[in-house]
Amino acid sequence: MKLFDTIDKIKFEGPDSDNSLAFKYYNPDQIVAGKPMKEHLRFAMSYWHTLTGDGSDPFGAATMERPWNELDGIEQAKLRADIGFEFMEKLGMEYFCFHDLDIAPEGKNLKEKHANLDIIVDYIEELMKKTGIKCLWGTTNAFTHPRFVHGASTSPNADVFAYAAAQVKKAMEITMRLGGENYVFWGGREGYETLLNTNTELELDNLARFLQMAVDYKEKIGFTGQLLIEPKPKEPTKHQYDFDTATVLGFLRKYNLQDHFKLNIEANHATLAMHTFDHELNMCRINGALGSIDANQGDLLLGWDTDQFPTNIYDAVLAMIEVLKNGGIAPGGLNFDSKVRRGSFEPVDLFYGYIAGMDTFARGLIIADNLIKDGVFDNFTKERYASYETGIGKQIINKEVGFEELENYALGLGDIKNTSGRQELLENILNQYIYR
Ligand code: XLS
Ligand code: CA
Ligand code: CA
Repeated sequence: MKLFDTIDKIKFEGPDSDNSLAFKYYNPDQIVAGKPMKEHLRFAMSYWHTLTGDGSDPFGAATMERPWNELDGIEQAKLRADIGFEFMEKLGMEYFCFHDLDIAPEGKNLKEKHANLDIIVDYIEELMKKTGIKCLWGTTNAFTHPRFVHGASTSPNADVFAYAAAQVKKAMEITMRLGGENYVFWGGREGYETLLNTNTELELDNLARFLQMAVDYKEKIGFTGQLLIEPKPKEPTKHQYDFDTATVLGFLRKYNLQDHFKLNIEANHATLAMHTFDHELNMCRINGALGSIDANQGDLLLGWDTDQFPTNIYDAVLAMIEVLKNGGIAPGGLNFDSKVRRGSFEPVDLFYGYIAGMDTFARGLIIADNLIKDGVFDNFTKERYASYETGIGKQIINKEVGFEELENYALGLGDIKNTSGRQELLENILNQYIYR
């Protein structure tokens, strides 16, 4: 069965096209900053939002028209995979990301779950061979089932810790089998609601023990993919342990795990943490920890994770500046952890969502490259810090002075002069590059 019989492969038609099923800016082979756009962007489809999401919310039932939802079990999982690969082929999407639970039914017990996974992984492997589509990352869902009510590796129940370990073991094995380039840890319910019943010290130690076991197992089986932690400040728990980049880096360093993990930064999680997307990317980049990106956007008027398709060009430009300065995002990529709104329930809406996201980041890449090539902000910033290139500034950098020498120096200073930061000028230039 094909779902999208009436939709052809989505082509690049340029900014003047009025075909809503064509790319205006995403031209996969167009060379930008020395390599094809598709190699910069490494777009991926999220299996969950695209194929398993049904549009239900706390106030209402499923709305999505998804023919595979009339089936169940393995048959449903196979049809989902068929349609997912048809969808990716039509979009020219080269990667996908998945949770174990997205691709195969849960089953009655762990044994059955593993058996279901084996059947579907065989099936997906064939589709990958046929289409050339690759796996960007795999992960496990250790938050939906009621057994994870109090968390997975941070649950007070050691049996749950063990069960989660078994799940990650299997999910890492299948990610490796599918040639996945990364494996993601998002702390689904790794957090807490109240200190009245929580031993945070033990929970954090256990989280670290769990991650160390994952590192050990990765080495044991020879999985060469990159391990990633995805920060999020809240939701589903009130205090998620992986709050933001700074928190995760501190945690990794405390437990001596920093050499084994990079971060997967999601735009909507950044704004939930009251940071901008580019702030989180920048904090990763300057710490050598930028691993991959979950491309989406939140709604600034809503306090939860809305996972909308990214259409904000301003944010995309600032994000792509960080990616370019990072020397690229590979082996990570841009995974659209994005879902169509509940009211956008027709299958074609999935195309509109992805086209919008892909065009936004393609345009963002081009503008970011122009800004970097012209040295717009870099030249200004370099000049702004010029006082550290000579004299006392250089001595500070070279660690040649301490408080006493600086006091002597400061005593000899007259009125200190500062220069304008010119924020409004720079914002206007940024707009000019976006409008062009
Ligand atoms: C949820 C997260 C999740 C991770 C993968 O908010 O974004 O989807 O990306 O488990
Ligand atoms: Ca995510
Ligand atoms: Ca999210």
